[in-house]
Amino acid sequence: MSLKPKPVTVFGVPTDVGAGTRGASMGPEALRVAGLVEALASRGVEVADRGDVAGPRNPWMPPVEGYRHLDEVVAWNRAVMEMSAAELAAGRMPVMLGGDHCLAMGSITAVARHCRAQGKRLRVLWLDAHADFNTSAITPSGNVHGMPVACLCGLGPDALVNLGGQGPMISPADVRQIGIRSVDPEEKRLVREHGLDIYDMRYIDEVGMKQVMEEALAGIDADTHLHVSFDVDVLDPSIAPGTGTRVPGGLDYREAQLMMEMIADAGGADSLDVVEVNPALDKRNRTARLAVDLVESLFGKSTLMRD
Ligand code: EXY
Ligand code: MN
Ligand code: MN
Ligand code: MN
Repeated sequence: MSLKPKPVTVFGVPTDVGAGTRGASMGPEALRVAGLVEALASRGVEVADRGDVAGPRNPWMPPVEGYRHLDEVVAWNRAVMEMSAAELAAGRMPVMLGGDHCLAMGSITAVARHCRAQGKRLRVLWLDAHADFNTSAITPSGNVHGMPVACLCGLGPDALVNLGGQGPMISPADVRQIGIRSVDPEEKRLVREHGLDIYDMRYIDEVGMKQVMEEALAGIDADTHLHVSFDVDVLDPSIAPGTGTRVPGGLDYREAQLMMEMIADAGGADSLDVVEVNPALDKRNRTARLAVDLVESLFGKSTLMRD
């Protein structure tokens, strides 16, 4: 399949209201400083940086009824949804720079609505150390960045489940999760109950990234919208220390490159989130620079070796 020449819109979402550690709010600027926009432009992609969307400050309060900062999470996700929807309607590929991973509710809600309107199928690749499938009843933290997949599948508060009209926005069958290695006990039960397709680190160790990606990308065709939600904590903390919820035993550099290269080979993504870059925990912007390197591969940097 050839690479999609779609023009790209980059926008930042400078908040950490969904996280339990402060600092992901600085992620958009760190990714820009690492050269994300220039890297895409140098690949021949038509790219516009629309700047940052606005939203409420982080009140840094304890959870209320199982949710921390729910009103603020809703407000930020509404802004993300509106920006993503406008860019999709204009025929552009939205690239959302987080911010914490709760923001994928806004981007994927917009994508799911777009797919419905266009009669397209949806495939979501969720690249993460975590399943992000908690609910208010079982969350160990109340942090909403541990809940976006569940909310998108209809398990969550009305304000998030129905953010873009009547939810659920997606079905677990639309999702493939890659790199998972930290799932809370009750979350594990819920993930099994809903039949989520998880390629965990154990499976990646056993069969290798090539087979994992062949399976995760199987069935994608010209009528499928591919959304990639890239949580940088999918990477091993030894190469990506700048993130708030580090879990040992993640993807190494070559595994991550191959994952991105195979997405490019399959036609590339139609929308993308890059989330959980936390410059306050990083060393010399290393994690943002690695994220940019991997995004370039997702846009086909390495495929020219195969021409
Ligand atoms: N499962 C844990 C929780 O719900 O608190 C940790 C979630 C971390 C979510 C990160 C960003 O992907
Ligand atoms: Mn996540
Ligand atoms: Mn994560
Ligand atoms: Mn490995």
